[in-house]
Amino acid sequence: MASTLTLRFVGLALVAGLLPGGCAKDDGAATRSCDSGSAAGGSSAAGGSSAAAGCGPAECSPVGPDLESDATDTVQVTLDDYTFDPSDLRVAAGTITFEVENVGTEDHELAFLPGGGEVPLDDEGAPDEAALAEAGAFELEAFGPDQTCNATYELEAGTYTIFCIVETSEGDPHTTKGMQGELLVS
Ligand SMILES: [Cu+2]
Repeated sequence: MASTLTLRFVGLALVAGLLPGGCAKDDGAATRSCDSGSAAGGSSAAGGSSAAAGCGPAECSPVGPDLESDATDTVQVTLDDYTFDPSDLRVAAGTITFEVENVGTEDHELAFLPGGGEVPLDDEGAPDEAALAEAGAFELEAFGPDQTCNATYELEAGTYTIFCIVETSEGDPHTTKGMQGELLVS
């Protein structure tokens, strides 16, 4: 997981270098469509709000290999300010496509914490990225209102916490505002 994180940050640094002054949402989004991307377990810990301030809504930009054609099931999830609907998901283990729609007014993400439980926060109430990485957290990165974004994962049986750690303008991770739920894979 550490290497994944490192790679991700190197990638972001490269983009920043290529596009001085560019927005975070330009990170590869242009080369991916909203309905074909996916993110396998290799995606690093939930990065929180990927839209830099002043950049406007983030665009759908799934990462990882495209597994959607192999999907054994499709699950629809609606993101709102600050809820998941449904917040209690159950699927059989396999290759699962999540069709995720953001009907809220802010950017939201769908992140997964294997093993379930509370999202680890640091002493200041911010997401504990190291702990998330260590737990193998992965995510469909934040995207803006009125967008639908798909991601496909190979999920093993177990309990996962679903959460969003995009921050409000006050700096509160959405998970602390109620944007948290449970995915049971059997
Ligand atoms: Cu959110």
